[in-house]
Amino acid sequence: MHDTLLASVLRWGSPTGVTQQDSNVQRLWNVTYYIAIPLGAIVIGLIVWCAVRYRVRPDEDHIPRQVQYHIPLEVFYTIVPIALVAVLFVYTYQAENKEDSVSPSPALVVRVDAFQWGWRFTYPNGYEVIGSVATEPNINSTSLPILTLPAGETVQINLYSDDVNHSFYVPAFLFKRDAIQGINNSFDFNIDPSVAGQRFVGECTQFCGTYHPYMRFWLQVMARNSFSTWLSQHHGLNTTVSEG
Ligand SMILES: [Cu+2]
Repeated sequence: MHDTLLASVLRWGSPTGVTQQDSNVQRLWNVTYYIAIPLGAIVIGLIVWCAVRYRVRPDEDHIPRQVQYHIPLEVFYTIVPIALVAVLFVYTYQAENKEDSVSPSPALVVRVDAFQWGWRFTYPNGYEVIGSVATEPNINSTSLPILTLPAGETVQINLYSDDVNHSFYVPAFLFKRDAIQGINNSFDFNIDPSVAGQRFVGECTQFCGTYHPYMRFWLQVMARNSFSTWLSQHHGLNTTVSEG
């Protein structure tokens, strides 16, 4: 899921997400993109046209006609940008509402606590995964905590912080949410069954102190059935990983 710099430059539009929720963000991004392209072309085109059409010519000995105002033009360049911003505002508002809507009856609720410096994932049956770092962990080592989630059903995350502001970010899900002390931020994921078995990188994206850059985790997606077996096998257990 990690693009090289060249691949990111060459890719057209938003990266594809892997949850039902992120399709809203993806669509919003693409619509903004498609509006921006013709707009940029018009602006650059007008600049070039003015520079060429009204350049000073050697045989010219007079100043062009001077006007104090041009009402139709001024009305045009006031109304068009306002209309564009209004459309994008409404579209963004709708996309965010869809992205943020949470199910009243999720299939699974996982509590995620962010702390200096690590993560704690708590499942309804008491299973807890705690991962903390005090030095740079190897991204492939077992020192990173793993958030295991099922695909194909509604998973609700209740996000909290033990101390300062952190941010829960899974780039492949096109999703990020702040973890703030005293506030419960809830969100849903419906992960596409096609990515069952895949593992995604998660990280904290709010600068939260010395070991902030190492505050990473894995998000492991499991098929629905294997997930319930896996979860029952971990009933009441603890997995603690730490490095440094
Ligand atoms: Cu953090």
